[in-house]
Amino acid sequence: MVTQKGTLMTSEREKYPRRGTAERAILTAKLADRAQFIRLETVRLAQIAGAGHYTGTFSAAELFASLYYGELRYRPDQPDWPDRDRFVLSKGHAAIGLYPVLADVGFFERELLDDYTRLGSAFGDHPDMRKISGVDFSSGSLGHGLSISVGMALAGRVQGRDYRTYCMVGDGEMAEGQAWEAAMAAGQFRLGSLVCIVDRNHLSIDGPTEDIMGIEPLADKFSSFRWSVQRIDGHDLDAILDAYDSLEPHGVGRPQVIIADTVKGRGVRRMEANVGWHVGRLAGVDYEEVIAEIQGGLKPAPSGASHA
Ligand SMILES: Cc1ncc(C[n+]2csc(CCOP(=O)(O)OP(=O)(O)O)c2C)c(N)n1
Repeated sequence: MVTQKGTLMTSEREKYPRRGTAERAILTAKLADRAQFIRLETVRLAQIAGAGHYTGTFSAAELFASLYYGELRYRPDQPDWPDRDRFVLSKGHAAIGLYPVLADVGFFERELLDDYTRLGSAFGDHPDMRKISGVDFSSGSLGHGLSISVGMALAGRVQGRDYRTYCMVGDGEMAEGQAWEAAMAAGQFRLGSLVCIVDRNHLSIDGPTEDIMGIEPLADKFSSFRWSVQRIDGHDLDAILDAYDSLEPHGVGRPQVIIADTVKGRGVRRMEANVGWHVGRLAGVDYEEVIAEIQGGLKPAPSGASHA
């Protein structure tokens, strides 16, 4: 194993340290620290822009951290490395949490984010693959990322490459675009190198997903489309790492989905499970309070916040 900026750069899957070991504790502590960094940076960048997608980014913080500081194979100094794992952020509105990670691991200078969303900046509310190193696909129009990922996985097969394609989708997003056509095609083509991660935070932009367009039973739906399914607590870093470890060897096999039950807004009490903060703006003392709250670390999730 070669490490570069703390990132696993393996050509073959290696198991994470086992639960309960000191090495595992060190890794999860690092990932928790990076998830906190993602939340803090999200609040900072939203302040520069004047508003931001807080809650759908906070629900994905542990997922982002575990992907970029543990799971994905990439080379920041060679963003187009053909054998890199692909990552498609289909729920593109969470880019505000992805940019700081890409900067932190070395794709670009962190100072570039100081002009987030300003005129001339490459960094908008949604990610642009033509402008931002490390972004594999432009997104923001929901419901398309999984189809794109199917194409990337197929391309890898045609080219004989062993990368995986990871696609993060929102649960509300699963009612949009070509999500289920992509799911069906992935099963048909036996795209074992495709990993879909559903940020199952139970809220869409304006209400609970099950009121707007119910997607349960989600695991059964994916299974019936011939996917291999895992369902985990998406804020539990041990559970996330175990899920990655449990991915079947890629090749010709079932595509794999990790349904991550999360809490929208996790980490900031006033935002947790609160649909009103999908896009929002913090001002003055509220901003200071939220920064302090995040710096204080994750508190237990309020009961009933996750509808899992
Ligand atoms: C095609 C399309 N329709 C609508 C929107 C507007 N929109 C932005 S975020 C969002 C909610 C998506 O819900 P979900 O996927 O659950 O995102 P999360 O809760 O994880 O932020 C919507 C409808 C969009 N970006 N693209």
